[in-house]
Amino acid sequence: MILTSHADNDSNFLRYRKDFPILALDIKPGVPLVYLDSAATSQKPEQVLDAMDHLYKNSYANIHRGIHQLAEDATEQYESARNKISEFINSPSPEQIIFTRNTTESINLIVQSWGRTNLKPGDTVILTEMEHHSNLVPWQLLSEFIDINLEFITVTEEGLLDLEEYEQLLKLNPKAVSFTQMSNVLGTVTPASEIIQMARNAGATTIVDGAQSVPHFPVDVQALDMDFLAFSGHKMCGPSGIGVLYGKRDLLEKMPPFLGGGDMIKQVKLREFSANDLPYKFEAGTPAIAEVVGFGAAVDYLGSIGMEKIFEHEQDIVSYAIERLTEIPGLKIYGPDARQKGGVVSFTMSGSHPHDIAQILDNEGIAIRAGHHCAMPLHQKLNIPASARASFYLYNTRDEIDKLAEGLYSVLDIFGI
Ligand code: C6P
Repeated sequence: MILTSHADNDSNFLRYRKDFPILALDIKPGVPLVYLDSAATSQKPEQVLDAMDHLYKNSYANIHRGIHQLAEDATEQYESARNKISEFINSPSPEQIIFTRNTTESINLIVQSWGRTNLKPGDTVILTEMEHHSNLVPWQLLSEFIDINLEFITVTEEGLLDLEEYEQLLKLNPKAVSFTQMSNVLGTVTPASEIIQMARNAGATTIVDGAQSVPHFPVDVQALDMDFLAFSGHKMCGPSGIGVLYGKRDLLEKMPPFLGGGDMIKQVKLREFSANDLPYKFEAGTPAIAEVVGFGAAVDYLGSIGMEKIFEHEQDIVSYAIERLTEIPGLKIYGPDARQKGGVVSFTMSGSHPHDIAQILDNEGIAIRAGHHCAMPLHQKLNIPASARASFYLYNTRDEIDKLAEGLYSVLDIFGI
């Protein structure tokens, strides 16, 4: 998929900045915060903070358990958030939205529940070289119990997936193809529709890591026809500690529970239990009630702006960032050009370590991330121990990119490059 970039001007989006109280902060006296670390976690608008605050102040109780008014109010808000999130990704029904802690837990749920029951020794699972550890380690853990064969689609020099190689790998009759819809390091937006269709033709189950895609552009689970999708609330203006697993109903219905305890049962005897219906079968114990409500407010907020508009804005910011950073001597950007990229720019600078870059920028109030970004195999492939990463969201401006560029020039000065 080639993504078209529409120039957007900052002023349209500037008005949203006021919704995020933290963005008005001076991080040190006289040094305003420039937050360029949204791929790690996004900031939260007043609307989300208010929704959680309102629940705690007016209708907080445990859900599904009580018959008193507060419990009914809290349950109603919790389930209403599920409906909103269901609509946000165009799920056929809210019962297919399972609340987890985050993307990581959603993928572990799939691997432990679907994987353990559907895979046998010798079965192949296809992953890619650009996966986050969350979509690598769960499969590696499973392979310690069931001797599955993991294959990886190569990342090309341009930072794209090698689809010709993928076509060859599909001849191994894989049982599953699990891949990220957007790389948290390269920013690459992978051709999800094509990957899923090819997997489907080969009879494989598809799992999409939507941690970096669902927050930034429209993701329609029915149009894409994936079997599973995992994403996190905290990267999309929602609170931390809440994530989603979407799955096709027939698959979810056949899967055994992942965790056992309260709420996930219909009946319990001393030596056996029967599992609850979807989605509760996978929601053991008291959930993150206020976080779910906050997540519902977050998708309301994003929906009110429009995911297409958010993506257009980020494309403008990322194009501008690439333009400004390319000017800087010795700076190397990883990943494809802006048309095939979301709002992430990872880079190295010759003569300075990414941690030093992040430290120097921090002195100027600019927050970026440095390290392997939980994608060590990808960094090994790129032959670098670490990278510096600036990542953007709806609240970032071209002016902030100018500050980043200025900060990077001061890195050159400090290191005498
Ligand atoms: N990436 C980053 O700084 P959790 O932590 O479960 O909410 O999300 C895990 C995850 C899974 N897949 C991708 C593609 C991701 O980017 C992330 C989280 C953060 O890049 C934290 S390491």
